[in-house]
Amino acid sequence: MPRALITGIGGQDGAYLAEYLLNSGYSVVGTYRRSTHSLLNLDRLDIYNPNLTLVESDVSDPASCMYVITKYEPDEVYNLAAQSHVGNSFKNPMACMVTTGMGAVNLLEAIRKVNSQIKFYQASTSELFGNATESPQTILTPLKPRSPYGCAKLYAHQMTINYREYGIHTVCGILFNHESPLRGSDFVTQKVVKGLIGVQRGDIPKVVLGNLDARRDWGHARDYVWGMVKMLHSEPGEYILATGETRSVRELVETVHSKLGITKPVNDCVYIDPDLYRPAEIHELKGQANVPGWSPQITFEQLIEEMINAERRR
Ligand code: NAP
Ligand code: F7E
Repeated sequence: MPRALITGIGGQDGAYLAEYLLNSGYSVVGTYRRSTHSLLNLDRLDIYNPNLTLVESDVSDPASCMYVITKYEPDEVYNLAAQSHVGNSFKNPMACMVTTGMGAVNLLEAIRKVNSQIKFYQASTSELFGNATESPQTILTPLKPRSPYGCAKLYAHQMTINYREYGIHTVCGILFNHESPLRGSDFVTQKVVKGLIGVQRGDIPKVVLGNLDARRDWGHARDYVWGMVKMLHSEPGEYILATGETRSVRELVETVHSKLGITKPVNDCVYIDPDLYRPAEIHELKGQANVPGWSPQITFEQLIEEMINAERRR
């Protein structure tokens, strides 16, 4: 039975990836942090089974990475652990670097020393592209991140490529935004869904948002996790997962507003707080996927409906 290690298993992607790998006959070791112990997403998917082991570990600690790689000696490592909120990274740039940037190197060093046959997947991001001059962004588009998060991810991305020099099979998955009912509540899709449901119920007067003009390429996380596995089983390299469709935050708000059937005009449901604008924004991201045999199966409309239904049930 192949064994996979997932760092950050309690996050959105960690939970879906664990579910996918367990259903594919893997044994899965997942790491979580004692300080947060946030495993709610695993409860939501109800994936506990004898082939799942949870272990406390922090990717920012080299000794901790060495411990999990030595003890479990997995066949594949999926490094999903990160401080993944772009806006937050402007306020805590070094904390972001230590986890999101250096965490990957702590794992790669452990792999190099313990067993260089272990395959390594790095969660790279469309944030690497910054405000690209070409659209859609492809694997050849220059990398010009414009946030502390993007810069930390660039460090991890380049180091992952460099560790191929040691003969390690490494893959960087440049993933565009992907969402789901498991998405953290401070990312814009979940914030809009929760917020407009709150407005409809009369719990809050308005949803407080930042820049409505930014455009993103939003897919479903469940589609993106099987893409990660496909990539790691392909040649070492850099790969993109994206839908190739782009929408503004304003269009997102209008879609959720319309699906909820709110009668109050959309402009009366939203309050713009300039403090939520980022010091540097990426205006538009739109990707061109390049993973053979992969294409998104879930549409944007289906994604939003699933998020609304899950939030209403909660
Ligand atoms: P997420 O929900 O924020 O999950 C990140 C996970 O990392 C959480 O479980 C978090 O645990 C854990 N973590 C944070 N700091 C850690 C540390 N020092 N040591 C160990 N674990 C730590 O993110 P996601 O949406 O699932 O994304 C997964 C990965 O893909 C991330 O690396 C993200 O940057 C990247 N990515 C995401 C997207 C997207 O649209 N979702 C797109 C491109 C790339 P705590 O609960 O303890 O904080
Ligand atoms: O913002 C705008 C905001 O925080 C999307 C992460 O998973 O995807 C994600 O990063 C857009 C931005 O995602 C609010 O300014 C407006 O333009 O949902 P987000 P993100 O920054 O694109 C990439 C690919 C990752 O790798 C990251 O880990 O929405 N926006 N008003 C807002 N954003 C937030 N969070 N909150 C607002 O109130």
